[in-house]
Amino acid sequence: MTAKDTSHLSDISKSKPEADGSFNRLPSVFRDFIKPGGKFAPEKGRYHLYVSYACPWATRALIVRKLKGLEDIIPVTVVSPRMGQNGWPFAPADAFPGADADPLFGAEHVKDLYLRANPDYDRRFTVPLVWDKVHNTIVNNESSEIIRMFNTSFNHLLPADKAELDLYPEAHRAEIDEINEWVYPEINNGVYRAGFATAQEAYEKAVHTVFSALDKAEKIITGKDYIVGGQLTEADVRLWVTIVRFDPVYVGHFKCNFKTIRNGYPELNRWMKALYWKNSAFKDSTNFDHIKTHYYWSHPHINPTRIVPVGPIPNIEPL
Ligand SMILES: N[C@@H](CCC(=O)N[C@@H](CS)C(=O)NCC(=O)O)C(=O)O
Repeated sequence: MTAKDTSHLSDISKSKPEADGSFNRLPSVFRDFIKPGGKFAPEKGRYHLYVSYACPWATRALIVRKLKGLEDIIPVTVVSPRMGQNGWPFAPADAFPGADADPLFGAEHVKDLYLRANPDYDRRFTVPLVWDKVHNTIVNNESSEIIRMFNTSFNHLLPADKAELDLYPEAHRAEIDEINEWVYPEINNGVYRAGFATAQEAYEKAVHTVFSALDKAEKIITGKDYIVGGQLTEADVRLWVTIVRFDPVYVGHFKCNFKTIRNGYPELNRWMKALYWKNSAFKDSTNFDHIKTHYYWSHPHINPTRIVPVGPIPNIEPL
């Protein structure tokens, strides 16, 4: 029996843009919730997180896992940054410093996990994903939901200081939701819409949107340490993962080059650097080698030579 050909799903250079040349990110399909008393009950060691250090959505999950002190409760596996024809590989298929083998099934690629969970799966093989060892399936592959579960569902297993840390506090939910509503399409996904556009007009529209939204974010963060409510929330995590990749990758690879963060957005730069240098959950979840190698290597339709630029030097400025 020959294996089913899934290369149209795993090879990003074969993904089709919309008719107008714009890029459309499809919704995630595994959307179950880990919650006490539910089918997916929170238990130590039951769930496994798969991430790439390169991916901003996966990095959200890594940061929140660490902020909440979930390292012993939810183990993590890191893929190799070079996403090729079969999608994300594990270290045995493509060794890279900092990449791991799959400890659960010895899978060669992330796609093997998706097809194990559902042999008819017909969407993209994305990270992050949370695997359940009891039901042998993917619980959830949508980072915005994964970070909400990490925020609350395991609190009864955590020491008081970690349980009390609330990244989506009731009192600030409306404001966080309002920020997420434009940060996601205009910044997090906006840079991809600029970079993956295959028509001049679609690119220009996307890149203008990115910079108008950055201008707005710069105003909001001016004079503040956090975006909402004077405390660290998921709004910071969700914006931060894109801002930290901006100068090393999005300025060049995705042609978001009106300005850099370091030279054009002093307040966003100050906020980004403070989180990176003063909070290990951010620094330890950031691997610039994986980030730069991933983007510049994995999109040969954008960068056919696969040369990874050396700069910017440094990748992030000191405090
Ligand atoms: N909605 C998802 C998006 C995740 C996503 O698109 N991840 C990218 C990496 S940055 C991926 O794994 N892409 C693989 C592919 O499209 O083949 C989330 O936020 O979790």
